[in-house]
Amino acid sequence: MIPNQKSANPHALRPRLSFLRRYIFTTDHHVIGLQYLALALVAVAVGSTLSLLMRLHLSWPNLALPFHGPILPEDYLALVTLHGTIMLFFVLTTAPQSGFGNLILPAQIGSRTMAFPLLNAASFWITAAALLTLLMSTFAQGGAAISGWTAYPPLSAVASAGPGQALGMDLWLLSIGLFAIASTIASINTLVTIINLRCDGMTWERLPLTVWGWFTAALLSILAFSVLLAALVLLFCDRHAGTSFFLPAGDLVNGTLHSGGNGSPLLWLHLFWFFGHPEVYIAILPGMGLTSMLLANFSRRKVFAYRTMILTTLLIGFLGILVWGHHMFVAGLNPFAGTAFSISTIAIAIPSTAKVLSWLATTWRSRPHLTTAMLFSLGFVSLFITGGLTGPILAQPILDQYLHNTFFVVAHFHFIMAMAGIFGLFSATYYWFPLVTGRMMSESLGRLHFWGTFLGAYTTFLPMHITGLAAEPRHYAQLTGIPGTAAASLLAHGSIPLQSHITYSAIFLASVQILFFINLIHSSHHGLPATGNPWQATTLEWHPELAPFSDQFASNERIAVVRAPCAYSDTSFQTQWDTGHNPE
Ligand code: HEM
Ligand SMILES: [Cu+2]
Repeated sequence: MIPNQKSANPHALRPRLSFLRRYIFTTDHHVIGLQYLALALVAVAVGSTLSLLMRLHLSWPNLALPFHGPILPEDYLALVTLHGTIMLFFVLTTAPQSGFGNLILPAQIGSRTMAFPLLNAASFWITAAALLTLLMSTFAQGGAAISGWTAYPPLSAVASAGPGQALGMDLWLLSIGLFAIASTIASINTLVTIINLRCDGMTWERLPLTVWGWFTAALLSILAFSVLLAALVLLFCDRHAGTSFFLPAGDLVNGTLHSGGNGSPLLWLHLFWFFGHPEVYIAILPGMGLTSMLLANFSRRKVFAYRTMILTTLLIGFLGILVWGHHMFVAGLNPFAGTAFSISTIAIAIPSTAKVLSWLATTWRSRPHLTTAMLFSLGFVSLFITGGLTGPILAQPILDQYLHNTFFVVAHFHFIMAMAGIFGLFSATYYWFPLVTGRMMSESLGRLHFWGTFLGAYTTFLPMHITGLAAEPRHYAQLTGIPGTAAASLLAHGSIPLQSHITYSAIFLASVQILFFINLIHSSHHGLPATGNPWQATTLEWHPELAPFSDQFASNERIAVVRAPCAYSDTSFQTQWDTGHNPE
């Protein structure tokens, strides 16, 4: 055994630590990964409950909540805001990138640490403070923020604009500011780890596609979150320091005339969406990488066109920076800019289609092993295709004029981002659970959970395309009782039965998740014991020296990689490292 500077095992030298240092204020990236996942689990439970309240209100607007009373329009907007903010930031950014990133990424590149352990712990605690701030904002005097996760000015820039625009909005800004700082630090950590701590033989071409997903997401993250942070500071200044970055001269908000300088709300849209569009790729890129790896694993195949998949990951990331204007077609963009953003958006269909073709080709006629993890990966592909089909439609400025503020968009992004992202997370959980706990999750319960979730996702979000086409507006608290006989109101009114169906489906979808929680808790104590590498995977996180919490193997054995991942054949597999003997 040759001690290796790069992969020296910190566990080997670790003195006995107190409970607090080991599990709470720890710098161990595995524990930090689990802390992030626990935080995301709390967040997803809260975020889903809020979405159910929205659905209940949309179907039964007079329903009164215990301890609260009826849901007022400002309550509904607060629900939309909190739901979107929690889900995007604290679930879909936190869990794949920071949660599974910490838990699995170092091992997948053959490293025993993250590059900056202390910074790593700091980013977790800042993220936790951000979530706490957001949740506390619910109780803020004057109400929680109601400007949506996009916080458009001028209303968000004027503290006296109405309900939720005072302390609630300030706390929202503080929360997201903290989150942006934590994410920027975490991304620097991820990038330096991948660039500097790869073990011997781990060339860029041999990196698992999950690592390429984390890498590209981290690149985007640094760019996007630093711009968001700057924008948040400017908005804060408009609210409290008398500046006018986003406020036009002569703007009249809630009886107050803005007499300061001449700013532009459009500037916020540019800054926000320069962050916001890459943000949805940050949420989904790790899931895309994982999908490629799992489809290969359970089909016993190589990833089809591996190098091209590395390229498409980078290309999706790069194009993702150029398309933010597709969120602004109805905001008064120059028509030439609209055309440019439309073309760059449709261009993303090329690498995205290449990814889908690779996923299909990898599994084609392979008689895949349909484990729960595999089912969720296949589900990811299905949702990605369904959501992807409406992308090029919305990318037409002329069609977006009508669709932009309707539920059609809500349907689009819940398929391509929300549900696909969640399916990626379920896949990751079922797949890596044995690595962390030494036990398997129940497959029968898992399959039931998959089919329920798959069915629930489609029956909830597919009809939203139709209610959207029938003019159901988003960010509207109430549809019933629309006055008038104008064609639009008749159309929207006609979609009300479909809306009850959506609400029942959402309740079903949420209820099925109880199976997941039962499985998670039950299997961590009573699941079948897992063998060292139960899925016969080839990547390094299954190496006995690198698996999370593998202190018992605390040696300094040098780890080197000798081949690309996914060296599967019908009957056997070869890990990325050489053990000197053939497995099985
Ligand atoms: C139980 C499943 C879910 C249901 C039933 C649901 C339902 C809804 C509803 C009714 C809205 C408000 C639409 C409006 O009035 O404008 C909404 C908005 C939103 N949802 Fe979900 N959702 C679910 C899961 C998710 C997940 C997992 C994400 C993760 C990213 C997510 C992200 C968002 C975002 C970003 C918004 C927009 C918020 C805004 O406009 O500020 N949702 N959702
Ligand atoms: Cu976008």
